[in-house]
Amino acid sequence: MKLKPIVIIALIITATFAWPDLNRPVVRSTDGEEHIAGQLILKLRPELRGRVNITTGDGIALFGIPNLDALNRKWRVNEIAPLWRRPEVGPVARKYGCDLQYLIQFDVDQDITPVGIDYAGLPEVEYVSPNGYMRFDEEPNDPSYTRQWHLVNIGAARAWGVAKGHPRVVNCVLDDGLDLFHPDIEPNLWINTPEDVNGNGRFDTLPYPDGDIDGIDQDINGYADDVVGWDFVYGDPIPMPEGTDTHGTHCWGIINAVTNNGIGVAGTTWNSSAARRPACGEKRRRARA
Ligand SMILES: [Ca+2]
Ligand SMILES: [Ca+2]
Ligand SMILES: [Ca+2]
Ligand SMILES: [Ca+2]
Repeated sequence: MKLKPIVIIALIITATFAWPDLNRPVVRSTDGEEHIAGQLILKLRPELRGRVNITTGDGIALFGIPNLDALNRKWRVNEIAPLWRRPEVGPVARKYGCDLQYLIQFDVDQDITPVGIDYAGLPEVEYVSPNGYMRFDEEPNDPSYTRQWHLVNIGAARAWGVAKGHPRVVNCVLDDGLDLFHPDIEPNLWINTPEDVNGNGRFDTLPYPDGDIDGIDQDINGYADDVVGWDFVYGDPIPMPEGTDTHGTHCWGIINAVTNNGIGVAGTTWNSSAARRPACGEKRRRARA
């Protein structure tokens, strides 16, 4: 039985209530989710509202509900903590059953899966979940990250703790040339697969068959050999900088530099990819048509 994941944020901790140990080790499961060791969250069915009477005897915490208490004894539950901390239960909290959620704690080395399956099988339990762990601040290992004050100003580390983008999210950068083969850029370049005729997942500027330049517009978008984008100034598929132009590379890097690779800087989007895409020009042409 798959446990329903949930994230609990302990925003309010009063001095009068003894929470279970929230400093326990964090365990990463095979699916990449993280949870606090030896803890589960139960949501009870609405019929049990007002019937829970938490007591502790012989080191076992009990709900005062026979079926639940039998499992508490089996798994030696030593703490029960209601997640709803206020004496009153307003209509919204009541509607969503906030007052019916309890965190239970047992041995720190106990695998939570069989415990969760046991509780999920009870008619008194609506769902069971690990006590999910969310990292709100995640900082990359790029050596120049600490000098990127703009990332601090926008709270990037906190955002990255929630989401780090995805390569399927493609940004379009319109600027001057891009240093396509910079080690902090190339791995995040969007690749126009039909034009990557030698099929190696990167842009090779040599003529085919040694490279991708064959003069054919494989994806029929009006631009031949646009593997990573297009140079709209000179009308060719290699949008490298001319002379000392660095503005495009600089801006592209702010957005999309390869992040957490131990090289150079961090990009704002962490995992997204980007290109100087003909699609941008196409949209403008369609708009004018
Ligand atoms: Ca290629
Ligand atoms: Ca093309
Ligand atoms: Ca081509
Ligand atoms: Ca980097």
